[in-house]
Amino acid sequence: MGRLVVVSNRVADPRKPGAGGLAVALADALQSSGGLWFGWSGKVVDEGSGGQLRTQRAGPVTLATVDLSRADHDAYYLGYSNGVLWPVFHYRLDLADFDAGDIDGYRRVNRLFAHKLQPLLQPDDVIWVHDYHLIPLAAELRAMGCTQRMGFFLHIPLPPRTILAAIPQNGWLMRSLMMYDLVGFHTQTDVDHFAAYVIKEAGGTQVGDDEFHAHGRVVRARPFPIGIDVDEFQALGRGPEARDTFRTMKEQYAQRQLLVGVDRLDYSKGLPQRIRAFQRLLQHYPENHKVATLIQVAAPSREDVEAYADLRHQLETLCGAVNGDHGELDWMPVRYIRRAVPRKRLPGLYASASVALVTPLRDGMNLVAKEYVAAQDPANPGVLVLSRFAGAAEAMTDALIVNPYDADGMAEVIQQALRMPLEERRVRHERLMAGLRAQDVHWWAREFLAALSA
Ligand code: ADQ
Repeated sequence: MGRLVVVSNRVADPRKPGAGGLAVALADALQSSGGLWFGWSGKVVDEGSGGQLRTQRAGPVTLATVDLSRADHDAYYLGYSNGVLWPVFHYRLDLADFDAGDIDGYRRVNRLFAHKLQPLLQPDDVIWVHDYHLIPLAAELRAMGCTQRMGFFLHIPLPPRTILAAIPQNGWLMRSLMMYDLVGFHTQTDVDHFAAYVIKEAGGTQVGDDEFHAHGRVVRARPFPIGIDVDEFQALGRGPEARDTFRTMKEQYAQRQLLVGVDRLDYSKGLPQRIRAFQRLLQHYPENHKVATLIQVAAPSREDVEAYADLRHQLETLCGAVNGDHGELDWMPVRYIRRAVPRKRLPGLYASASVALVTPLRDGMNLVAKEYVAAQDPANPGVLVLSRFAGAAEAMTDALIVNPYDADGMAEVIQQALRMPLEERRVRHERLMAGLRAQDVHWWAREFLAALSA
């Protein structure tokens, strides 16, 4: 394989701890090929000074970033990426704001990225582009004459064609996607949606197992379910911070059975539905009174997008109502914490909980589900309650699978999780761990890059 060039909205130094899953996954390939990682610097600058390229060495890897002007950032990032693509790709047409000005900014920034990246490219580079912010990047590079192999991975779901069709620029977006040589999704469901779009909307044909012909090009589309770095996460679990968190939780909640939810504060994660299901649990199964405690941690994100402020208020009201209706002087049913837990403490929090509630309304994959399983003690593991609408549910069939829209059904399953006998918990955990190990994040990167180079 030639040099690896990674392009994503944000760039991380793969040598730094806590650089994130993508950095961990790509570190080997970037370092061994003396690779390049290109993206937005995270800085928003005054009009006129945007677009400046900065490069920096991180060992054998080059990090190249550009700043964005306020107008570009607002239209590309807040407007089109997070105000149109994120909601629609999560099946939420009701939350999409199709402001015509934003598409111009989205195109402008993708073109800017292509113009800044092209002079840094070498003929035998292999280019791997990540996520919905950068769908048209290959088309822009191809228009400039770049013939390198280009792959794209979508980290969020791809909805059915009838939902995609609501985006005024859906034809252009999907044609842009077909300018890659390989398009990767988390699940077979996403690939099926892609295939149906190509065949029924774009007039294309399927020409092989995973090959499609449309707009005069052949593109391959396959599922590559992302995993976690199991060894790294378990090593974190043995560290002092995680052990300290585990001990503290066990002491504080010695009389209780803990349930945990860990999410970004995002409407795709099904947080209000989860709190309502927990409320039903307390109503239908009163034996959980003064026993079950749900710790819900939600890290604020994209607070300048309007739908997120509404969600925050809704969640605060709901948690207040559950605690007001069911709480006792010495028992608070829901502890809602609006911040991120330091990564080194996460495995300790997961390990202290008998049940994890991972119940998104839609999720590309959901890595919290995998982290929870990896953090469990195999001799006495907790139970994962997982939404059928998380990509993770396609492979994690030994979790208890729920429909997050069905509060009563979910309450029943949570009760089953709280009462599950040790032997069943062990068997389910062992099978889930085998899946986690077989398809970890290193496997994911190797599989995608092998397919792209083939
Ligand atoms: P996200 O929507 O961010 O990712 P997820 O896969 O759950 O969702 O990853 C979140 C990561 O952030 C996990 O490592 C988790 O531990 C951490 N995290 C979340 N909330 C936290 C909190 N409150 N405190 C501390 N840490 C927290 C997108 C897609 C997913 C897809 C990933 C990877 O939406 O579907 O799985 O990309 O492709």
